[in-house]
Amino acid sequence: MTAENLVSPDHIRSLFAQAMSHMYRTEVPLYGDLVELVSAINAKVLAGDAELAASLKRNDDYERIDLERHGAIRVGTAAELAMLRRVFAVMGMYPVGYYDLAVAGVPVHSTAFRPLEAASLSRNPFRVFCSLLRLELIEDAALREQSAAILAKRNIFTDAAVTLVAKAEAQGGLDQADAQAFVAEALETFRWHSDATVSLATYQQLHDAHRLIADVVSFRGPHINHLTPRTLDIDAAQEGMIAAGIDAKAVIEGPPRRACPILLRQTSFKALNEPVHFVGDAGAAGSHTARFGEIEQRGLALTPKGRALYDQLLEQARAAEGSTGDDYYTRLQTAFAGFPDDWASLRREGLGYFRYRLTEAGAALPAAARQLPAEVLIERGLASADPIVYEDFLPVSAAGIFQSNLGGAEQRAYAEQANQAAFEAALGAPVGDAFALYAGIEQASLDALTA
Ligand code: OOG
Ligand code: NI
Repeated sequence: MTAENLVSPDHIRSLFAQAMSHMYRTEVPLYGDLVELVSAINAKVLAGDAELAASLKRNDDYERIDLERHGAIRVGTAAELAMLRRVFAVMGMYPVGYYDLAVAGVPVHSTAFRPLEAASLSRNPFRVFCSLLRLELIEDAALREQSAAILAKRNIFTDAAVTLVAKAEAQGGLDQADAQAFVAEALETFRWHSDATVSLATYQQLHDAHRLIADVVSFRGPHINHLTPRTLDIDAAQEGMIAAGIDAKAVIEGPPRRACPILLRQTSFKALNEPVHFVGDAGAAGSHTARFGEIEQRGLALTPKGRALYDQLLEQARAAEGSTGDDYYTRLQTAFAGFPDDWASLRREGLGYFRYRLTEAGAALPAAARQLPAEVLIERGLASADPIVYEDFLPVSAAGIFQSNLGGAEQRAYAEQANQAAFEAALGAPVGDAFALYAGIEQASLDALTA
């Protein structure tokens, strides 16, 4: 096998994202409705906002909008997480960021598998938010051991998937036929199983400890629990869901509506109650609530300085009553009055990352005439700066999404500390630093201005 036969990991990721979307549409038809709602809204926004359309085109983000998705899964053991890392690597997806959800009462910690390079992101930015259950947070020792024993017995990967991962690692990639086989095999890991591996009594015990523990431990695999299309107007999407009679989450997570969107705003429809057959008693019938749909709007990736300001203002808005109450959006708007809302200020104050590019006039000049600071080039119409899209997640928002699908009642926090070292040991690799990735994309674009 020669290197020419190998297809790019970006291509495999695109195939996989497509296959996953197709599978989830079949499994959860309401997700298909969301995708249609979002694509109608996106077409309308782009038709009415030529400046946004032009900026997306300059950044190679235009084509990806309607393809764009993220998904989420939850696994139970270090071995599962480590193998997933290898599976995702075949698709050019690598772990970035560490998210501690225990502080928000969810007994998991997480990372996001996603492409790293600007070119790969514009090919297909598909990402998967992946959580690892923290068994040590189960208080009841007997239940903790029983959960570990149940998880130790399952194998969430098909043999063929494991073989193809090893083949990709040995060859440095897969050819088209293997890539297609790999996608079909990998998909099996994410499939929904309506037959549980435990009895109804065990399920209930796990559920009493935490609904999420039951979700991870009781099934044959880490079913994809939601897929999320990207919208260009989440307020319209939220209204659209409500108008269509979809049981939408009460509030949109993240920053308030702004002229210049930052980071990530998210909403979802509540998880569906689905029939499940449990082991024993002639397949005791019951149900489980896990799978939902989500919509997100992505904005400017913030620098550490911008992120610190975001965290501070969000905390300020939530301080008194959390993210509930009729006046929550008002509190949020008031708090975020302190966050500049025009691209030039965001850029000049170093709050966000931008992709710089020479304009036609700039490109016509010899390099010697372009040896000027980027801001001067912009002032003279020789360069443009477009916001770099945030590709990651937000822990407070993620906790809100988890909570709204856990019945919303559970608000206690686990006392246990965040433990990135333990997560990375389970993963078998360190997680990437998102800030460094954005800074690298920005710097490469700055270097090109004067080269
Ligand atoms: C993941 C929830 C987090 C997001 O978009 O922040 C998430 C889960 O429920 O497993 O997907
Ligand atoms: Ni999500």
